Amino acid sequence: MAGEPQEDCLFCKIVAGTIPATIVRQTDTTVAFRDINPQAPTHVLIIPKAHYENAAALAAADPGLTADVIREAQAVADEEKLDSHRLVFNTGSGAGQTVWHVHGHVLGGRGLEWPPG
Ligand code: DGP
Repeated sequence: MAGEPQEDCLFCKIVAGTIPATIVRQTDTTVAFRDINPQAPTHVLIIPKAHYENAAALAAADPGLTADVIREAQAVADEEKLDSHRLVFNTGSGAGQTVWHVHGHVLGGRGLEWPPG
């Protein structure tokens, strides 16, 4: 069912604590943790605890939870004292999505080019 934990989902396992992660923030509805393969001095992933495949599925099912995720991304940027940052939701394998539990990448701490590769 939409939002329910998925047995084979890596990020559901991080939410459950069965896979370790460097958690930087946690709320009732979200977890923020450092990316295992950082692409910038700050590279933190923000996820809803509930399982949705991508940003569109999350927004369609739960606008309030979508807002929680975006609010937490800004909270991470503030805690990391980033004067600017990029918030990215890769959506679909063609865009580089490899984990099918929606996650926002907060990237900062270096100059970021546009357009991204
Ligand atoms: P994406 O390519 O947009 O689906 O991003 C998935 C990100 O997840 C990628 O940047 C690497 C990160 N990642 C994959 N496995 C793990 C893990 O076990 N722990 C952590 N902390 N990050 C992971």
